[in-house]
Amino acid sequence: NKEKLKELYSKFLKNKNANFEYQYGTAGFRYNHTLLDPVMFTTSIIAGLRSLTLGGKAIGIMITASHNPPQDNGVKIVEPMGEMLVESWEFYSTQLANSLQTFEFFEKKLCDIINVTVQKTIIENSLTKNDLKLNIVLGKDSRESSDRLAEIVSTTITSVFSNLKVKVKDLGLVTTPQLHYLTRYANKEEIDITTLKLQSTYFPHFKQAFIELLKLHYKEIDPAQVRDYLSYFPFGKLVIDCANGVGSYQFDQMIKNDPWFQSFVEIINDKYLVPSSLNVNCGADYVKTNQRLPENVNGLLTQKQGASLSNLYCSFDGDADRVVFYYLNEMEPSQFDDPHQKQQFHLLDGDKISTMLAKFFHDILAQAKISQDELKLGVVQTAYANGSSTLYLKDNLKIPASCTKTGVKHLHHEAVSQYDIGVYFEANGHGTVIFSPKVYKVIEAKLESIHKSSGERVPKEIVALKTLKLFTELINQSVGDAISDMLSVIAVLIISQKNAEDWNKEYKDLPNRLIKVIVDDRTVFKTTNAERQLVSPRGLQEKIDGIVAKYGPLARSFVRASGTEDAVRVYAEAKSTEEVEALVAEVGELVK
Ligand code: NG1
Ligand code: ZN
Repeated sequence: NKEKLKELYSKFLKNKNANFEYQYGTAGFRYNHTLLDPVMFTTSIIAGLRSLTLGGKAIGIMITASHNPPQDNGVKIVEPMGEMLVESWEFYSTQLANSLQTFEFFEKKLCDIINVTVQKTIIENSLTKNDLKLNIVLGKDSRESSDRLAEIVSTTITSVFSNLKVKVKDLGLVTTPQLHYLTRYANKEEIDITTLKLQSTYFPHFKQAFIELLKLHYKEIDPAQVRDYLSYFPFGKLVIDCANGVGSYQFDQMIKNDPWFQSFVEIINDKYLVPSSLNVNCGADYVKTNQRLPENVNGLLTQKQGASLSNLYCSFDGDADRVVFYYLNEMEPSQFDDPHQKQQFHLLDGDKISTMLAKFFHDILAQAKISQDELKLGVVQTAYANGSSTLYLKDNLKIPASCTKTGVKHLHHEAVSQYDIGVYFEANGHGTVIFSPKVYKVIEAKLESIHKSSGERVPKEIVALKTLKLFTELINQSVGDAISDMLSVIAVLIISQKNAEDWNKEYKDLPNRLIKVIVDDRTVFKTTNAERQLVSPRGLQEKIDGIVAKYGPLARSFVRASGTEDAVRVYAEAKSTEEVEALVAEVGELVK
């Protein structure tokens, strides 16, 4: 609809900074919200075209800037099965976003994209205009700018494609993984997107899987008395820091009619209605980067000192696709400088989560008598994974570990292509586990053969098989999901009767530090070898290698341009805190 297109073009370009170059990066487009109106317009069109080329399959659009500060925002497109947008379409998104100089130029670019996408699909599949449908599922986080940006999406889709069969389902305030889940659900179940509801899909699905796991392992309790399961919890309360974001609203929705869940959960930093507090001194990124407690945990400690030492804490990020855990224990008097701070903070990050899940599945496979040849279990990490975690996987657990570029789409791809059970997490707590179709087949076949062999085998094997099956449900396989990952972690702790300290003991993190350096042009920093080495600027890698060599065999440091912020990240690890601080500072100086 050309008239509409022109009208919207002028409307959303009011604030356009003509020289700005947009890039669909690791997490879609992400910038200060004032730069985003034009990009919302073009990205909505791209999402609409993507749905058209897939015969009207539902495509997701999520408006969020995750852990970024409140003034930022962003948008990303979700594929029908809940995956991130395919790479060729990232390219079209970037092209169209940078074609807004004049309407004629924009129109030409759009026609080019339509020709190689929709037009091609129409010809190849001999479609008629009547076959052209498009379905968009829209979600947003709790930022102040999210309403305005969501409005642009709805308006653009409904006006630009007004002569086709268009449906837009606005889910309102949802977590990023919920948007992925519902998009996938709509396509898998082939349902009308306008009927999508979390209350009848996402919430019962994950709660059910969690409770079924407890029932499977603690049968002696009358299943009606779920409250009694609490005596098996190897921790006191589960305290969830929601970064003052949408996670607090959604998790509250999930448990609000459920006194049992409420009895062991405490939600803090839940001010999602105060957007200026989003991610400020709290949330997964704050806790992981600063390696310290978020705001409001301290207060809690002084109030209920005794009890809180047995609590398990976790932090979601702003859109609840990441989670990190932590706990506190009493320090020796000689260990604390500040007499008010008598507890020591221990972080259980994405690497600790992935190694624990990998060990758990490794043991379950052994109990179910499934060999590595039958089902291949492996872990995918990035260069930011702590060196100790990689050594622990390879030397202690003997589980294969691969390293990919930053960004979950790379980890996801590696996990799917290399493993039947692929555990992938970024150190920052973003990740999940994927199970190949073979996993389901092997479980069914084994269960069937056990039934046939009339109970000669031990029930342990059956429990293991059923456990594995329930974990395929409890884990949100389409994307990292703080709520689902959190429930999976506590299920593992409960089933294996481990507390946070037992979990942490498996290996000791090397002291590490991640800093941001602002540079004139981050695009000159180009890397190779899963981002662990620089190829440009020339000569810089040799200098970094020279510095790292001074800090002994365990030391490591690498530099890469961020895909989500205008900065360069410098990561370092070494055998002591002093050494890591010196190393990161030295490499940081070099980059400036
Ligand atoms: P960038 O800004 O490209 O480093 C950050 C995270 C990624 C990923 C994306 C998307 C680090 C070091 N980087 O990417 O892991 O989560 O954001 O949110 O944590
Ligand atoms: Zn996030």
